[in-house]
Amino acid sequence: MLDQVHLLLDGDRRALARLLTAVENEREGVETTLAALYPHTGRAWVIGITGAPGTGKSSLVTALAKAYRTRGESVGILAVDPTSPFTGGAILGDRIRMRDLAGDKNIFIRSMATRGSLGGLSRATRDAIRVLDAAGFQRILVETVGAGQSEIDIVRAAHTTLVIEAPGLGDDVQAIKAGILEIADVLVINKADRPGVEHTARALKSMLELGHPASRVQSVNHHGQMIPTATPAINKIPDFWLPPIIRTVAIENQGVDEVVNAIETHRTHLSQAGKIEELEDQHIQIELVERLREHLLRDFFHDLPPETFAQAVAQIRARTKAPQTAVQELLALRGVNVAK
Ligand SMILES: Nc1nc2c(ncn2[C@@H]2O[C@H](COP(=O)(O)OP(=O)(O)OP(=O)(O)O)[C@@H](O)[C@H]2O)c(=O)[nH]1
Ligand SMILES: [Mg+2]
Repeated sequence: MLDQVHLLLDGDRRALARLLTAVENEREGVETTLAALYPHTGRAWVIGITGAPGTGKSSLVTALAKAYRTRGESVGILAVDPTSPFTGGAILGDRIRMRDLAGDKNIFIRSMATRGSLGGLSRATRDAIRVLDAAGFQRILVETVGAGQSEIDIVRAAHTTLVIEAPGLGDDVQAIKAGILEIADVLVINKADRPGVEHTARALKSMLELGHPASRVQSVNHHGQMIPTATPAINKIPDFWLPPIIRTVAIENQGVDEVVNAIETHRTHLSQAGKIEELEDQHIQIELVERLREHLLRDFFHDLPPETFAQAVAQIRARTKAPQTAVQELLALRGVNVAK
């Protein structure tokens, strides 16, 4: 496997593809390879792209990749689908959409679908990002469908997160429901050629101003009433990042340069005094907790007779045992004492 590491670092595309497959299938030995790769990671800028189905994420990713190539940056693309185990249709669609990108050795595209647990997918995504990073890709674009907690977890591996909206989806602003707005560094209203774009822009802008901590910071107390100050003041708070709202028509490459500029501005913003380190520390903490949880649980169930677990379930259902007691007893079997 260590040969694979050298090949990958030398830019071998087949070694890259093979390693990504090993990551996705959790093949044996892959952990060792990933650990050997780790010192060679940390150079790429990782961009998460999320939003409701059909808002134009893949189209925008394609347009962004082209824009980055024009600027001389190499691009790795991961399309992650947390919703279905076999997304043949979606992946096929993406292939057609991203066809323009084929043949450029400085672009690498990979689709990943759910296999097993959601935790598994976020780990696989994180590892795949690192593989692309070690392979030398300078910008890594990670697309995931905005449907709930899962994609929020996935974008927790990103430095800059784009939330994509589109007008006329039947719901004013889809992102707000999913709580996705909070993770947005850049808001994109794609399909700006469609009717309703002004409405979406207004809705997003007011949600952003209301929900933004800066609006609270900037409120003034006037005879007992909190009066938010005008938007420009929010921009003037030093160190504060107010997500810009950018309109695009991805299929026409309109507004795409503005999105690239916003990503790069965000990158510059984070590059100031310790902010990247802060963000990376957060990501690492989340990752360590996830990995520990996974290992501890796997270890726990490995030695536990299935009947013991089934019996606990039955007792809890029959109200002869409380879940709290059952957990204490199960842990006690493993020598862990949680009794207060
Ligand atoms: N009118 C218009 N159509 C667009 C635009 N961007 C994308 N589309 C179309 O919208 C449809 C969905 O685009 P995708 O890029 O596949 O959207 P997606 O968000 O990746 O979709 P999923 O991955 O399935 O969630 C396609 O038919 C695109 O051609 C745009 O700016 N304007
Ligand atoms: Mg897509």
